[in-house]
Amino acid sequence: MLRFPEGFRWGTATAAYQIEGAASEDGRTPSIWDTFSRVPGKVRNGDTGDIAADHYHRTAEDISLLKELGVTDYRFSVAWPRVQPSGRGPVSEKGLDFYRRLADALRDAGIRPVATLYHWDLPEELERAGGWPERRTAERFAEYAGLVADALGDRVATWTTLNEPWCTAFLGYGSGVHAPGRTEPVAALRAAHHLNLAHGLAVRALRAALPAGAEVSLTLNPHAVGALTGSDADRDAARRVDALGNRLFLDPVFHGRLPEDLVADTARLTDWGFVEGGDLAVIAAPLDSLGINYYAPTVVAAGSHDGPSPWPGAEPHVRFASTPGPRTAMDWPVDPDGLYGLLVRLRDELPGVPLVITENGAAYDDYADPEGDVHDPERVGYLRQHVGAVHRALGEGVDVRGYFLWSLLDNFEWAYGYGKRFGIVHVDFASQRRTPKDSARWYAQVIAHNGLTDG
Ligand code: IFM
Repeated sequence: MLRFPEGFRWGTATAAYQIEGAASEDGRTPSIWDTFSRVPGKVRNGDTGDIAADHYHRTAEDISLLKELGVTDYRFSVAWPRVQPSGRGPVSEKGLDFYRRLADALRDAGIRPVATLYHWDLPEELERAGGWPERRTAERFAEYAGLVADALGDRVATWTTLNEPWCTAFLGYGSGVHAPGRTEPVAALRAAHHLNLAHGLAVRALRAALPAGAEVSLTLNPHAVGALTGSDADRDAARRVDALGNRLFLDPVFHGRLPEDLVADTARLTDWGFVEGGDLAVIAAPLDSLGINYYAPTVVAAGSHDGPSPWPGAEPHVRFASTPGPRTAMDWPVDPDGLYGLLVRLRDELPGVPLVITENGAAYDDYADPEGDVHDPERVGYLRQHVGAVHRALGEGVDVRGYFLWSLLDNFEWAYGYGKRFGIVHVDFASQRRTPKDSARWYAQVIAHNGLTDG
């Protein structure tokens, strides 16, 4: 039996655009994902989040599922275009009411609401005004954060500003595989800085609006990056990916500085003149915890990468290597040691910062059998190994406070549409029927025992 510390938080995570649906109800306006998913060829099968898992209308049923699991916490995101439809100015009370009802119902069920303010659904109007590469988007975000905190501050205990800003900046504006689909290396770097700034300004707005004791956080997807070999060239490739994938966020947020090697690596693209005096101090506002999303490691070697890249400045020096071993339906390698190593690194680099695993999980091609059951032994295996890695890290003195499984429900997996299933509850998107998979029953046991009985 691998027991976790008393009070360890066990949750599941979701995001608004991936599950809510109701895309044009109650005053919600289009986000960049509504627009992007309508561009032919951008999302598999032409899928959109118009209906998704219809969570907007099935909240009560979904909270019952959470109750059955026994989770202590539930992480959801607030859709900016639902609560502030034009991305500036007045709020939509109807939109806010949805989240008030959600938070109240969670609390009635004894579940702590954990809200993320930005999980990739920028109001389209703000993208038309330039999007994240523009400084004013950061200012808009802080205003929005303050408004949501005013409305929900008495109900929500944990607030996360951004989810995975690396993805927003580099998949959205670098490789263009995510909304808004731009492939502009300098815009991607500008976006990264303005996301950091948005975070810092939002922390200030949240602290001003929330009661004392509210937890304010940020969720990153740090890359567990390793060099394919010990050669100098491979190690330099890993350094470059670490700078863009990790230190570009960790250094400003926790140390108030930009990574010098990254500024040098990208000198032919930009002089970073968009970083204004005082920005780094704003970004380095103290946090109560750091959220970590981990799925798979990143192994790199010297080489080059063709085509639009999420690694501006690094692509002539880096290639991404494939390693042997099991893989998920996303073709991502299964490597719990990557999570363990990342946690130990963060323990050393960020002493005193509590960590929370805000996402971890796996997609597999599961289906309901003729009896209506969904057997997903591979997911159970993946989860068992990764929860075990968290336990190992705790044993090494890493201050991990909680684990949120991605995801409660099968959902809209961005550019993959509904083709990739991450849920521990199967969703038949034609009927919206929910069926807990074997992994849901396994997770309920983990929560009930506060640990792994089969570890
Ligand atoms: O579905 C996503 C989520 O929105 C952000 N983190 C990674 C998940 C799996 O790709």
